[in-house]
Amino acid sequence: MTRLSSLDGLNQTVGRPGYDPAAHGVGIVHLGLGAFHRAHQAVYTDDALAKGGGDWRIMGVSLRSRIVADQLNPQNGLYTLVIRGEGDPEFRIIGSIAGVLFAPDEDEELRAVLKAPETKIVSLTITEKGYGLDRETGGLDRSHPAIKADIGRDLNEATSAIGLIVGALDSRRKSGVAPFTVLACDNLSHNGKVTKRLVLEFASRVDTDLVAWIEHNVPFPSTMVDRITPASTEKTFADVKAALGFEDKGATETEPFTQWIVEDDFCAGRPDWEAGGALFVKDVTAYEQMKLGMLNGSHSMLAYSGFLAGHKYVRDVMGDGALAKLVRRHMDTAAKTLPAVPGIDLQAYADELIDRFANPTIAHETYQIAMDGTEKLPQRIFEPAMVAQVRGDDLAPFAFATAAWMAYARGRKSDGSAYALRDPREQEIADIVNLYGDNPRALADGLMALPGFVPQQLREDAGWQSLVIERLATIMSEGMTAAISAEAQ
Ligand code: CS2
Repeated sequence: MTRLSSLDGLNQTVGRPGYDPAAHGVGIVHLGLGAFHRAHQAVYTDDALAKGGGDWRIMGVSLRSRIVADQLNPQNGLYTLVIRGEGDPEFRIIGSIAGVLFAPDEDEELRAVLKAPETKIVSLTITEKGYGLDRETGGLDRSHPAIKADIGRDLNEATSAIGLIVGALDSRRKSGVAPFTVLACDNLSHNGKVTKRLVLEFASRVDTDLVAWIEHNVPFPSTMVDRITPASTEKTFADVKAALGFEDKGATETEPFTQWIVEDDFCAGRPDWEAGGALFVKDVTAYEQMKLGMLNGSHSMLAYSGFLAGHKYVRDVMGDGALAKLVRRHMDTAAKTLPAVPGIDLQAYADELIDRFANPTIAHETYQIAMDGTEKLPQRIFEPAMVAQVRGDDLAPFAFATAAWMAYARGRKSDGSAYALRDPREQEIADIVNLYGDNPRALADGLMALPGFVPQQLREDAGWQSLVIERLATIMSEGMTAAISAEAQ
């Protein structure tokens, strides 16, 4: 079957860009062109191009794998977004991506586009582990493999996301080209501020004038991003083929809900992202904490407990009465740790999250969410837990989520079958598990002592420790299903 590569000859039922993609130049370079970007920022940009036009197409960059470049380049950047809600799915072709550079092979092109005056925004979805954040100091993790490699080499050979940004800003400054806005779109607290600190720290090893120039000229707005985007499956590709009449190797699927809240601080303009429903605010903190604590926190809790209880998909978790009760409990407890969130009723937000998680047409694997736990738990579980701790509120839901992660970190299901942890710290974790595997107290102590993972304020709280250890002991002796029932009592 012919591959999708233009808008000609598509079935009439398929949505298509409301503009001519080829008539618009590139204004955004996006680092980390995964499924999430294709279901989220690229769609807002597609809406903005349709409404307001402008040279705002996106040059995508894959830092480590050439899969996405191979999916999208032969298709001239076009791909189908499958939106699965109630009733029939919606199929929509997105035209905002101009192409994809695979960084290791297209280094020169990448540096050129980052330096180009036409590039006004560099955005990122590189996942939490892509930043090189040392959570103990809040600064740069010099042992992070990509950062460590960059520190030892010339700036114009940097390959980490932070190093590439600093290299591009340095050459723009030297050649008198105005800077771009750096737009972090990952699920990290204060993602803009964190990125700024890492960029400045990286730049400080290059040149103090560069640091001052970045500080004064480069905005790093923080953002809250939200859209559930499961990995594409055979079904995604088959459904798209049937709907389009073409084969689409870049097909991406998602839910109807989408939200993007952005601090309105751009140095060289931006697309009219309001056209896709983005909300621009002065301070994104409250929205970001709400989403990280209520959505991502309960997601992580249900991923570890659900996976070990034999639930493949989030929707299956929501069909398990006891675990669904714990999901709601987690959201309600996280809600209590939040400041007032402008314009949002947190109970209604939780109700909506429950419906989204239960969406029967979305196949979102618990195993997908479970990856990279050491990078996710700090902002999803520990930060809200510390707020609850200071307020003297219930810590049990956070302790249960932590114990579920610890049980998951053992890498074995109750039937003894093994699975890959898929965590950047899996070797350190495996060493601890091998040492203390069967003893819940020793295992919890060992995992809790992973440097830069559980904050000291929690680690030193004997009450927190025993809440976690009790739960881990129950999971290890009775199994996850029984532990969930006990917890939900
Ligand atoms: C999930 C998120 O995989 C995960 O860790 O919690 O990807 C989640 O689906 C998105 O943040 C929703 O916006």
